[in-house]
Amino acid sequence: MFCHFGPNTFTGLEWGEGTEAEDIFNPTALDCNQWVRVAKNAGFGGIILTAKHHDGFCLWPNPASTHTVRESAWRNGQGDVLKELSEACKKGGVKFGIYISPWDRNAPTYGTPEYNKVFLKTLQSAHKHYGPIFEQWFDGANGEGPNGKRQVYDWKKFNAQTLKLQPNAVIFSDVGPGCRWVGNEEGTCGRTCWSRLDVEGREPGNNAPSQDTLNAGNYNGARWIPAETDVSIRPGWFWRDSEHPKSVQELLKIYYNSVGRNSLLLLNVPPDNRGLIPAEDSLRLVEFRAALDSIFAHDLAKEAVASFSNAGRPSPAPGNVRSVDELFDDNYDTYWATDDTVTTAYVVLIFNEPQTFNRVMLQEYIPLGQRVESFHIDIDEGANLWRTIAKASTIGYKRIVLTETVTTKRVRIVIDRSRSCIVLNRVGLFWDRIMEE
Ligand code: FUL
Repeated sequence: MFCHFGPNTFTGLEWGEGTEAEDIFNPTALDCNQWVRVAKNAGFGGIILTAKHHDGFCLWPNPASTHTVRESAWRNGQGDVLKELSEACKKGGVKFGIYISPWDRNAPTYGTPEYNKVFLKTLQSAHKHYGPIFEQWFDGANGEGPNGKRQVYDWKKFNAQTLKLQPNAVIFSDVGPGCRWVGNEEGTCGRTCWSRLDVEGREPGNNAPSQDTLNAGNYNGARWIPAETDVSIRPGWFWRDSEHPKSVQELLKIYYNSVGRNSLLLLNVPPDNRGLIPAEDSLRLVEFRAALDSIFAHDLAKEAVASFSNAGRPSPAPGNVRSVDELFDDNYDTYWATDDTVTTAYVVLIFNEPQTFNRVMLQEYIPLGQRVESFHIDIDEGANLWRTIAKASTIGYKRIVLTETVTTKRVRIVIDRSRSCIVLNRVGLFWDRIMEE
């Protein structure tokens, strides 16, 4: 869960000017435990807070800045949102991450080499006192500072220092190194999505790979930098009284277009000017969770008897056994692999009774890489009359293919091309009655 929170929550702006008085930030009932409760009820694994957005205001008393909660009247300058949220996350068993915008419309040194030092101190203060941090989110937006100058960022140092203080942090940016922006803010990952990316000579912002490339990755990319899809539950990133959360249908679509296409979903749920997640967003998330639970509660594939075209054989990796049953269990570390030279194969699921479904979920065993380039799904319409109901390209960590609602006793999943022998760990069949297509 992403939380955009700061002066913009009180001014209604998306990009604050940096000239806002510190007293603007004045949540009347801030309760980070409530955010964590909302996140947990919705099934989020972590929360990423905008500790500093482009306006430069810091939600913690950052010693490298004079534009922070410390200078505000909120709790007599004693408040610290980072502290409260990191503690609430620890208590609730939810991971804690931070967004710190390099672009700063307030910092007087912005646009000079000195600012890079200020930014390193800013990162250091956040990373030293509020860890462990599971993800450090770097925004690519780079506009002008208070003196009209743009900054040349020292990304190498930003990343190196982050990893020194928070070695387990995944660093998000347009070019990773941990994970990458998906190229849009609509919640849509590419139908083809490789987790590899070429970033040689690239940087976040203007020198990033094209948005199309970020959306699809690079087939032969040199680095493993999976896509993360960031999108807001509301029209804006920050809370505004006049705006409302998206419908369950829209959220489901976002889920299929991100999680269902080999990407992580980072859904923004902005706290309001009280410092609480509004009831309507919290309710919508519970409805969204309930919808996902009901769709994925019943995996029809678990009732199938399966046969496949290539027997597969145990590889030296532990957990890989011959049985096709490995495709239907919930253990990610057991998988089915074809012989080393076999890059085309099929699996047929055979049922005693006709089954109705419209979602096919596939997973590759990512510790052994992303391999599948194209596949299709057939159903038996009776007496061996096979009809193709879907054609798709990549699978990756997880692919959920949306099909028409069909009823059949036999389903055939055909891997047409793979970069190397096929290593699948999961096949699932589901019937989504909420968002039928
Ligand atoms: C963008 C920013 O400019 C937006 O304000 C927002 O924070 C979004 C997540 O990233 O680059």
